[in-house]
Amino acid sequence: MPDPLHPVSVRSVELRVLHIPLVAPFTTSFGTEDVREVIIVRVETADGTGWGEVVTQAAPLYSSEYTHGAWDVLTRFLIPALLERGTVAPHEVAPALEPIVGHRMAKAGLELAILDAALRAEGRSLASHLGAVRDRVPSGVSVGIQRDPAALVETVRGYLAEGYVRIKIKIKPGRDLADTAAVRAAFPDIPLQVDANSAYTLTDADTLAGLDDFDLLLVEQPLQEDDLVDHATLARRLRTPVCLDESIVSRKAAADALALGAASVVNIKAGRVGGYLEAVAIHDLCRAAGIPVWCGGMLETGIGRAANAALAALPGFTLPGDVSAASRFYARDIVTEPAVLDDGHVRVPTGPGLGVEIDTAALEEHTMRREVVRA
Ligand code: SMG
Ligand code: MG
Repeated sequence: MPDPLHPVSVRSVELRVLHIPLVAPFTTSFGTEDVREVIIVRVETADGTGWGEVVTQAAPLYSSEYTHGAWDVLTRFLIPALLERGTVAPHEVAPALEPIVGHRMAKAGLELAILDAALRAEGRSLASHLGAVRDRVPSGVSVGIQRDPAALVETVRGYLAEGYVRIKIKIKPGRDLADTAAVRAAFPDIPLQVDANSAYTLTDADTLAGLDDFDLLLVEQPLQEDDLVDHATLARRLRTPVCLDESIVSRKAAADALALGAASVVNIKAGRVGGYLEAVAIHDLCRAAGIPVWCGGMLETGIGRAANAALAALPGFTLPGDVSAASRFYARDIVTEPAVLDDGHVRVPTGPGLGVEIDTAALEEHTMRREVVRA
């Protein structure tokens, strides 16, 4: 685990809801998004500013958290709890917020802003603090459900031409085997995986076993968030490795999943688990158990994307993550140097804190709502 950093003295926390148009609609088993709604956090401390991102969506479809719920719990409970303490070190944020049950994405966004402020004050990068061992990370892309399998193949072709080194396609009942077969037939050798976002039950085991024909890296979250035992049963049925996303909400959930045999690969998302420090703990646990991990994505802006690149540079991240270029989702990101794809990789920022600077004009352009909470 990272060494503790010095505490910062928090003076105020600014929240903004941003609406950022997507370059193309993104369809998963639970719906279609064409605008990203996200909360950006800015903390002002006695030693400088820090930025964070709360990766909720407008509706509670991926998980129980959603933007306006996160806003409420942040302004009424989480931010006041931090302001009441006065000073806080990054590793003290999660314990300080622990009495408030759940709301992990909201907590993660606040912790990231404190981490950024503390690291900038000490002139250290998030990547080095978390334990990064690489200066660039291989970039995978998550491809939404398209009109039909032929359209999916053309979309995948475009991403491969850009250089993405691994393709993930979204599946749902009725749009699974034929879609996967079409992509595999068109591109026999690419690293390919599928993500069901909890759309199946164990009664679909025969269909899911059909995925075994396509030489996939993994099938991600086929069953519900709390179906650990069913995932273990399914994993015994399939040759394709089962990877968990939604189910891994904490290091405890990860340990339970591994003990049950519910996953042989883990997707780590800092927002889903309550912060980047908890994410590192899950990385450490999986690494010790010989379980490969990869860095998931929540359509992050340049803030969360920079942090994800830092996390994905840790040694246990042995599979390419959903850490794509900003242009995969956004025409105008909110950082001055959005992540780009270079030879199938994304650079790990090395500057202090997140290592990215905010494009304040872009931030203003996308801001729908703003509030400052003071001590
Ligand atoms: O950031 O590249 C990204 C998105 C990756 O598919 C992605 N995320 O279940 O893994 C997942 C989804 C969650 C977001 S769906 C709106
Ligand atoms: Mg997923």
